[in-house]
Amino acid sequence: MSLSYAPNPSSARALDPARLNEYRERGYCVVDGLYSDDELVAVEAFFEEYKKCGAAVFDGESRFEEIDKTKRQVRAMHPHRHSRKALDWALNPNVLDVLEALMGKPPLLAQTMYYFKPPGSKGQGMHQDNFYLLAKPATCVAAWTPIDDAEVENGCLYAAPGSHRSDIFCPEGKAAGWMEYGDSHIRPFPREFKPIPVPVKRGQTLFFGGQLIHGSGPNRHPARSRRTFIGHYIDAASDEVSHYYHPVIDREGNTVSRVREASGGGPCGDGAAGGLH
Ligand SMILES: O=C(O)CCC(=O)C(=O)O
Repeated sequence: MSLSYAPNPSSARALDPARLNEYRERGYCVVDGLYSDDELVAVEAFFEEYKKCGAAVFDGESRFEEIDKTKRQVRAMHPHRHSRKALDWALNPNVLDVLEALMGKPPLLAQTMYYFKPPGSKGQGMHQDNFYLLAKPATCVAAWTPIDDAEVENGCLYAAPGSHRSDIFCPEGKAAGWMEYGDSHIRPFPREFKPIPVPVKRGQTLFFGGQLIHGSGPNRHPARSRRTFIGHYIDAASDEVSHYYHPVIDREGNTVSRVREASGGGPCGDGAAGGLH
């Protein structure tokens, strides 16, 4: 079925053309000031409380209520399914307008996460998000909003510029799991790509496409966490998305029933992909 969407004038104004060019060239761009200072304070306070109260905080598929900072990189998974506030932050109209400018179609929310990433925690191996989300026909896009300035020392993201033009790299042998930190989830790693650090300050949001090869470094800072609120989105013309990200949600907060659950493992075959990442 072919779907058409009326142009959204606020999305056309939302993104400086220079940022859009960067996104097209490198596969990612950083945009300032989408969340207000008050919102960032509220996000930070909410997730400190969320963690303390034992709300669902996950590492891989396991649920943890304690942070073991030396072994685990604890994150909240899908907080928008537990909290209206987290849903509203993920549906921040400024963020959605930028996503619409990048995707060319209205965005639908598929996933939220909050990384606590305290000092001593490990990084996340190199991967492509759409290996997991299986959005089709277009790929997904992430909006990655740090609560602490994210720098090399406290474990910022690393991204391989230009890798967003690639197909999904299928791991040789058994698919590497999310828990295999520090190593690449993509094996063998395509040596033509060189991941570089992407520092992002509090008050900025990093956007990157679902084919971009990225991961993050360990947090080696003695005292500073690297907390981040993250949303993953697919475009409104998507036919399907993996089970773990289904159902998807539109700008108004409604479930969108026309997007199906993906069946099978996507480009890498059954059993290879489509998990939580
Ligand atoms: O924040 C991180 O350390 C990793 C996040 C990530 O890989 C993602 O959001 O796709």
